[in-house]
Amino acid sequence: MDMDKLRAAIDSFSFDRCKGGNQGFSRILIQLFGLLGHGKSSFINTCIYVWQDGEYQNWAKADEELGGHHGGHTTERIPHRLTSNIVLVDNRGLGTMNAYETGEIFAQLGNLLPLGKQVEWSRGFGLVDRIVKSEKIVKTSDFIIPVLVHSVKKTILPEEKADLKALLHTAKDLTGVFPIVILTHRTFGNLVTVESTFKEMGIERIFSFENYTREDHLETRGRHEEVLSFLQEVIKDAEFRVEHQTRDPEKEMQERKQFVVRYVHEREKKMELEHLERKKALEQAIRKKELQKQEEELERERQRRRQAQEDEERRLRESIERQRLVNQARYEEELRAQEEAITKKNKKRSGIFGWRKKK
Ligand SMILES: Nc1nc2c(ncn2[C@@H]2O[C@H](COP(=O)(O)OP(=O)(O)OP(=O)(O)O)[C@@H](O)[C@H]2O)c(=O)[nH]1
Ligand SMILES: [Mg+2]
Repeated sequence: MDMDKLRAAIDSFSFDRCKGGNQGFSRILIQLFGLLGHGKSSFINTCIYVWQDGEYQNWAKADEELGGHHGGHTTERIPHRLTSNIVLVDNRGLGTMNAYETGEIFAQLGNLLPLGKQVEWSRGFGLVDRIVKSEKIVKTSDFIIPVLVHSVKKTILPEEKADLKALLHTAKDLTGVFPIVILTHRTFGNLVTVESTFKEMGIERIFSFENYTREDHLETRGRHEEVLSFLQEVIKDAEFRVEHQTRDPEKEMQERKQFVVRYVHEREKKMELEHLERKKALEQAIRKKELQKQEEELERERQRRRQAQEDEERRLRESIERQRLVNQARYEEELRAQEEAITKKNKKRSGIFGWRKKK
């Protein structure tokens, strides 16, 4: 299809034209999500730039610091209306894949939180409270198409792959639509490797882009066509689902709500369990240390007693030895005295007998 025809098809899209009617849907919400600084806002700028075909502007407030600061530029959930029936939603980027941030992302993806509001990463059941408060504001007539934006500049590490896969699959369970993946920075990384990693995760629809940015927005036919093809794919997907499936937007919204509330509940249960396990481990460590201290104290006492016993034995041995020496000296003295007495006696006797002989 040439570009003008593509534009016309996108512009005239309406759920009212679906065979069997709109089933309660009025617009497509293209929900962008993904990690911080991967090009979500820039992709929205790219789509608007292509769609309006005028001056480039930073509509979605992409990070314009050279190379991006990666500090989380977008913190609000901002809708950007492309046509009367297609809206792009810029969501707050995930800093990590922890359960607080992913819980919030699911609430955003499920369209359970109002658009145009600051996104918080709330702990406890704060998220559930905000969902309940938003019930009257959020629109059930929005058909959600989840779109993960990922930069090929960042190689997906094996330990990140499982988290990313879980995120994509949960997004699918929540919205009923397998997320489309947009790969940005196409010429700045290993596109083939990142693409095949996403395919291994079960993703079928992958588009790759070099986003239009403030530094690089020289229009190219290729980029324009790719953006329009992406929009056409989104429309085809939404149309197919509304034409081939029996839908009930109110019920779907309730199911999404239950899904996220359950997710938060499970998360809190897990956190509580982890907290208890940490506490138990800490108590065990303290107890172990106390036991070790007691054992060391006992060992010191044992050593002290052993030493005292040894000292006592040594003292006894020395005293016995001293006594033995004294006894021996006394005995030798007595022996000497006896010998001397005998010698004296003998001398005396020999003196008497000598006199008798002379005579
Ligand atoms: N060369 C090039 N630069 C890009 C591309 N996409 C985004 N950038 C740049 O990358 C930086 C981050 O882009 P953003 O669009 O702000 O990313 P984000 O996902 O909205 O970021 P957060 O809102 O912080 O989550 C900016 O400096 C963009 O100019 C791309 O495809 N090619
Ligand atoms: Mg952003």
